[in-house]
Amino acid sequence: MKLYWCPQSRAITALWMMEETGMPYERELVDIRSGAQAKPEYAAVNPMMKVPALEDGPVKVAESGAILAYVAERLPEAGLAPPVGDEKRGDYLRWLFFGPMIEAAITQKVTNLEMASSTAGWGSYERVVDVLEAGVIDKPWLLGDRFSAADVMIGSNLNYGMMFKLIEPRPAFAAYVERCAARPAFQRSRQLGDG
Ligand SMILES: N[C@@H](CCC(=O)N[C@@H](CS)C(=O)NCC(=O)O)C(=O)O
Repeated sequence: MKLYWCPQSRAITALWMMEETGMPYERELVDIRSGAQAKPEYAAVNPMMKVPALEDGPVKVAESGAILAYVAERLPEAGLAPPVGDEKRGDYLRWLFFGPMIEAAITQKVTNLEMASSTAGWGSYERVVDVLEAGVIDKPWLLGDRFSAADVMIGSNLNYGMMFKLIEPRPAFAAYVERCAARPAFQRSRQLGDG
């Protein structure tokens, strides 16, 4: 598999995921600061012209949540997803696709956007943050004792959100991000991705 990425970008989430698998993969730099994402070769991989994206033979996958879902299923031996039929599968998928809810909630907060919670797909910033807190409090990982790709998604978003002071550092968030940051794969991804 080949991961298209760029340092200091949202590609860090997919990079952490690849490192969690423990399997070999290729990295190809798309320098978004010099406009490489707009080249036709790359637009053919991700029509949104953004990193990250993944290529696996003829398969092209873009959007962080989709990349994590694909990799977890492509490499089941890595144990990063409860299998179909597992009682944790529903929670796993819900959290795996919760990243854009966090992003929408943060955008609402920083722009002071007034919107009825019944109309906003994410409800409200407060609701998103409360639901996140309930998800990570009193247990090591979102699914309990078992780390999964969903933690890569939520851990990455909370880490970024608190680092840039976009999400308040509630004690449960700080403790959860600390657990994420203690993982060797997280640390390897930061060494690669912060450079
Ligand atoms: N929804 C996308 C967001 C990806 C994204 O926003 N990438 C930014 C870097 S953080 C990018 O490639 N920006 C370059 C551009 O838009 O020209 C995902 O989660 O994968």
